[in-house]
Amino acid sequence: MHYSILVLFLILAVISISVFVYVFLTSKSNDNQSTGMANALQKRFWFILILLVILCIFASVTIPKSPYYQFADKQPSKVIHVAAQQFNFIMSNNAIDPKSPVGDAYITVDANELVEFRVTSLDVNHGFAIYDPAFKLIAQTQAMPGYINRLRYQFKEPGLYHILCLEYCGMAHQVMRSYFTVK
Ligand SMILES: [Cu+2]
Repeated sequence: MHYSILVLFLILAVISISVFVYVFLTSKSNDNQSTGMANALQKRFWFILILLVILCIFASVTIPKSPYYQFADKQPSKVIHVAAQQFNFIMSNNAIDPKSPVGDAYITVDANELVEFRVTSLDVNHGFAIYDPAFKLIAQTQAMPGYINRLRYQFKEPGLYHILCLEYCGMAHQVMRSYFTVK
């Protein structure tokens, strides 16, 4: 997986460099006044065309791998409601009433079950980022007032998972964190 991304990156880098070298070389050889404007337009046309082709290749390879469609056709077996507010995360197995938000003290999910986090905010925008026990970022979404963002994930390894706010939300942003257990 990492290897294929590296290869793809190298191929795209070579293509990009080739385009720049091509444009550089062709523009150098052209100090002839008579063909000036038409030549520039033609060069621009090719430059944009090549850029579009590169963009299309890049988008068609990367977009299907984006996590937004993950588990879209499956039914989650567990729903966890999350209400972010300055400066903590309220998490509950039941829907959270925004007027008197109360969460569960401990959130536990089973390994390999499909979990859906329904994430919203009670004040400003926050980030909802899940880190594995080794503090590696594995999934994230935004917590936005007035919206419920659904984040689905299947945790493979048991352990203590951490939640950190990934969006600067005020003076105590850096202490805004929580956790849950995968067993
Ligand atoms: Cu924050």
